Amino acid sequence: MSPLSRRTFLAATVATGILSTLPVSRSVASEAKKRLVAGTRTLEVNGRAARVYSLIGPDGRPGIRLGVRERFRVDLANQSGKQTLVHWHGQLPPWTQDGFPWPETPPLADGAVQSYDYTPIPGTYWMHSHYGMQEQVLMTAPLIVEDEIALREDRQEIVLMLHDFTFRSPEEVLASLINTNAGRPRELAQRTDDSSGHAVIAQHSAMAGMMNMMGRDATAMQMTGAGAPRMDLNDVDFDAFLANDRTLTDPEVVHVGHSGRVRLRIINGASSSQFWIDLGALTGNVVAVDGHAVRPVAGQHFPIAMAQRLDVLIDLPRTGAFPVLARLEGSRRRTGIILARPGSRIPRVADQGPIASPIDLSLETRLAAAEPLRTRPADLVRSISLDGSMKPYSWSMDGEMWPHITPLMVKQGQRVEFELVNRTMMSHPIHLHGHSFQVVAVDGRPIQGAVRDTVLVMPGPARVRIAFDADNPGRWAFHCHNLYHMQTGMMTEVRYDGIAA
Ligand SMILES: [Cu+2]
Repeated sequence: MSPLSRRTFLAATVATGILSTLPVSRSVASEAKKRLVAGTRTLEVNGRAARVYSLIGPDGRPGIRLGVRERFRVDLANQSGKQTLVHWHGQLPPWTQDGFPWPETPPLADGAVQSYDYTPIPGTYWMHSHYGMQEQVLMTAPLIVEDEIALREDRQEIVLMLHDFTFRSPEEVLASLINTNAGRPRELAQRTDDSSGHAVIAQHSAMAGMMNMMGRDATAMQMTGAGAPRMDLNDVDFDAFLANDRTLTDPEVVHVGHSGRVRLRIINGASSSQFWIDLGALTGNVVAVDGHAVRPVAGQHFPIAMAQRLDVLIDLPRTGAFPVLARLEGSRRRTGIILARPGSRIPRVADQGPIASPIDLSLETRLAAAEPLRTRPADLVRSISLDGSMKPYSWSMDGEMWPHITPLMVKQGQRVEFELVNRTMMSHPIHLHGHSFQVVAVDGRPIQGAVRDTVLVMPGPARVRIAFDADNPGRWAFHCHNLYHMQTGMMTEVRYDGIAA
């Protein structure tokens, strides 16, 4: 079954007609269809071969890159040997092209080809399988849509894609979470408040001592404290953390040209891991999150939750080599790439460092959308609870566990506000398909926050309110982007009135 209805096809034809009358930018690529192949490849991790999936675009590199105002006209060819379905994360296609396995949009058989044709939104996006747990086996890739602003800046563009990697199959990982986590040390960190009000891990040295005793990183960090909240981190003990498929043992070295002006497009494609981006000696300006422009925020450390993206502008000094690290929250472990000026000596960077604190909303509460939603009262306000636990390992959303859920019904044209209420001891990166939302309150404090597609809700009791316009009729997945939380129930549906199921 083709996901393109006749109506969609006609709309696409009309849109193409309009596009052809616009002035041609140097980056407008041909309107030719692009071929994206879902396949397999062998990756070497820690000196050991691993068979993983791949999503290779027409230029032989991972993913798809589109020029200014170029349509997303893609033939997805499944050569993976398994059924699959690829989701264009953060994009706003018609729901039948979203790449979620609804009964109406079943996965592609091995050998099948499916065509996609929609108007993309510009910025840093990514794609990943939404079928089973293929995302953990690296069926993920960048999806970059150029825009005129970024082009005018004339910066060297560097994509940094992060992954968590395990030699185990995701089924094995999930089974061990469900069955044996009673015997597994839990990863706990205590949250205390420092003078600036930011959540930090208490007593780093004490934790380091405990971790040495445990003989593994970030394990069983259960601090004694005056009733301070505890939080769980890092469900899965991964074998490696990858930056553009490599570890710090043999990192990617990106040579930065004469201007030294860089746009880093950072994508957290990890299935169950969150990081602090650490620019080291460099200072960067975050200018977009999840592809959407924000007023610039300067800094050296930025948190990135699962599935989120950060666009960071950096002006490098004339000489030197500069590691850009992703530090796993609550852990010493890290990965990264090195930005090198001409003739510089490349430093060796250890894959362990000081313990990173849990990621938090210290950046989120400082973000302001460059193009906020139009101010209007909400037509529909819903509180949605996030519940669950490590023991037993199960997670729910709005009081129900996928697939046994009652859809959240919305009507086209409504302004919708969801208050996400986290009652668990873990943070949850919540993703809504098919819509961009604005973060409008954190813990009851109103903000004119970022427009984005994935927001982190801190451990309970904590709240984040998002607002969006119901302008894309269909059936839309709404879920935690921690793969193992989603697989064990933390997913629901936003459905428009009039869409039959
Ligand atoms: Cu979650």
